[in-house]
Amino acid sequence: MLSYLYRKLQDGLAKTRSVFAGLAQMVGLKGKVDEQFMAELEKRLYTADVGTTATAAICQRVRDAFFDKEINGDVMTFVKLELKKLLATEKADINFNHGGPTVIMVAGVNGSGKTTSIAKLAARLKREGKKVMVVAGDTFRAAAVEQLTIWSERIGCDIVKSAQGSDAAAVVHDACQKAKARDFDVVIVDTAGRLHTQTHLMKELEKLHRIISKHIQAAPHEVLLVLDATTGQNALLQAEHFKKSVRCTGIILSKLDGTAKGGAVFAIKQKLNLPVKFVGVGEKLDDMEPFDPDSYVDALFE
Ligand SMILES: Nc1nc2c(ncn2[C@@H]2O[C@H](COP(=O)(O)OP(=O)(O)O)[C@@H](O)[C@H]2O)c(=O)[nH]1
Ligand SMILES: [Mg+2]
Repeated sequence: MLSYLYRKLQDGLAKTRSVFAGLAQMVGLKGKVDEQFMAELEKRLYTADVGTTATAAICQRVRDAFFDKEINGDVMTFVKLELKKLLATEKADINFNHGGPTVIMVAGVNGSGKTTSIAKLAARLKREGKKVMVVAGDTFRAAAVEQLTIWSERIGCDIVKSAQGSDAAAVVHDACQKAKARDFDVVIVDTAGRLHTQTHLMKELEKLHRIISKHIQAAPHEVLLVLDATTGQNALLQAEHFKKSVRCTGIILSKLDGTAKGGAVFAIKQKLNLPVKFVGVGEKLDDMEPFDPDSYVDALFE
């Protein structure tokens, strides 16, 4: 029985799956695992953005185990298992603070999907019975505060905000005070995302981080970086920049529904060594899933 959530993930990964489907067809063709098969396997993994290191590692293991042998279902099972192994240490759970508010800071470049992901996360946590506050820390763009306000009304959660152009540090300061005074369970902070090349932005993030940590014990408990899966390798470069300034604890990989690059989770794991905690598969509130390696890899193939 396929669950509703699994089906949604499957739908979201349709484009990436079409790349992997070619592999399954190759298995159907019979014949032996030869150079041609290996080249095709490599091409498919690469096209799905699994990344050079992971692709090379998987191909070598397939070669060792199956070269010159009959192509059959075992090859596919083997590839799937290898892919799952690459992600085996991933943990999607949020690191909750049980002695007070849990603060989740969300960073990423403009357009990556920060505000939408925050809304999805807030809705999910509220459904779980938590008292949730979102914080409009992106005070640079006029639309950003408004966008988060609309989401908060739709979700029915609190929002702390200020006028566009105001000091984000002051907004975050107020949010932390209010969270403590009114026993909020979770505080999710939106941040500005102008280009990562601007040291200004990184300074701003560092500052917000510092303010949060002053107010609440061991906070922020999560710093989630939102990466747009459709930007492929570029997303990895962005992540490396962010990692230099803020202590990131995980990735939200957004927009997987719009890309065949769903293999990017493997590259992220290999290059950044940060867990992918959530995957975004659409623009609606329930279009975000905690990342689970097993169902993710299964959804790539079925
Ligand atoms: N298809 C798709 N669109 C998304 C997803 N996440 C965000 N978006 C869209 O990407 C655009 C930018 O999102 P936004 O949250 O405003 O990005 P921000 O600038 O980082 O805050 C919006 O049009 C969102 O609806 C996703 O998982 N799938
Ligand atoms: Mg935004």
